[in-house]
Amino acid sequence: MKKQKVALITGVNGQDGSYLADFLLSKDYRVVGLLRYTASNDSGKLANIQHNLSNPNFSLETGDITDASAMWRIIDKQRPDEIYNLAAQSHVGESYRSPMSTAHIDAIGPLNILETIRCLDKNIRFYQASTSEMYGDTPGPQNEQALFSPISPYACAKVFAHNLTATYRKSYDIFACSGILFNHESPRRGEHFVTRKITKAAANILANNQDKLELGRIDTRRDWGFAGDYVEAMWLMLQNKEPTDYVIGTGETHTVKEFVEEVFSLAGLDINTHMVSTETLYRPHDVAFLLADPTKAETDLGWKRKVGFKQLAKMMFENDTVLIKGKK
Ligand code: NAP
Ligand code: G4F
Repeated sequence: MKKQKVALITGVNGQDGSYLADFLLSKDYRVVGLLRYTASNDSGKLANIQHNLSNPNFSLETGDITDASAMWRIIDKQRPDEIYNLAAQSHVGESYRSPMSTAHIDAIGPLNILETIRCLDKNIRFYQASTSEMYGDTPGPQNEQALFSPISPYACAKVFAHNLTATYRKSYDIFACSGILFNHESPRRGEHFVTRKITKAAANILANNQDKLELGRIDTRRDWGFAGDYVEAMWLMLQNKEPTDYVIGTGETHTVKEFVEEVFSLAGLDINTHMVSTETLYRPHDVAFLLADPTKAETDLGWKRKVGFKQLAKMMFENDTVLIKGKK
């Protein structure tokens, strides 16, 4: 009988971690999720993984990726075949306000995991959640050869982790890959990211809970895909013959304003009446243009996004409409 594979997912209760857990459980993995300990009530924190808590193939470990000893203890105990490092302080705007904790979590966290793999078991395969934010001011379309030109503390920490992952691959022969993922969203997206802020506001305006949506810059462009599609690409990278890095995105770019227009047209709302762009929400520096060239992933991995821009906006808006109606 084939041995059941074990995967450790850090950041399991986040957007991507929860979709990846669903995906790996559907592939008969035993999934161990890493959860940060907090003294406050867990109910909101567990929302994205609630449906898996009674699954015998799903379990949780408590730990923080900045704690090297905790990472060693958990990896030694669980001996996973694959580790997906999705844990991060992932909000770019917040990284300007909390640069040190962002650096600690997003750069030193992966180092703790890679060092544990190097010392304990070099057969463990490792996935690092790299990001299109690392391209910063580099003009698009961006592929694996495009220059990293980070312009936020978040991106600087992610470039460190990206380079470190390649270093451990080349120096120690560890199967370590980075996925350079462009923005991906879903109904499970955190409420402080712009797409979810927009879909939630549209639903709230319709329900008379809110009058205006306040945004920062609305002329920046992002390549937005669906998180459910992107977690499959993470898994495919770790099933490959050779470890390497891949760009994952849709190959389509839209402004923030276009996302608002799409959602407001679904809601029947007027953008001039219900949206305002205010400089107080601008970042010190913002990535202006992201557009993925995912040719390498499409060719090598056979991966392609399934959900498009309009379908994504509709899925998120409809989900928030149901949630907000349920709260009334
Ligand atoms: P997310 O929803 O913000 O999830 C991040 C997760 O990391 C949360 O579960 C969080 O737990 C956990 N975490 C934070 N600090 C931790 C620590 N010190 N120790 C252990 N866990 C910690 O992010 P996401 O959208 O799913 O993204 C997943 C990963 O992909 C992140 O690394 C992100 O930077 C990267 N990425 C995301 C995108 C995107 O568009 N979504 C694109 C490219 C790359 P708490 O609940 O305790 O905070
Ligand atoms: O939704 P955002 O916060 O996403 P951002 O900064 O692109 O970062 C996301 O994608 C990265 C991949 O490229 C990930 F690595 C990262 O972890 C995260 O998931 O902002 C998108 C755009 C920005 O230009 C921002 O300035 O929307 C603009 N924006 C305008 N008003 C806003 C707002 N962003 C947020 N979060 N909130 C606003 O009110």
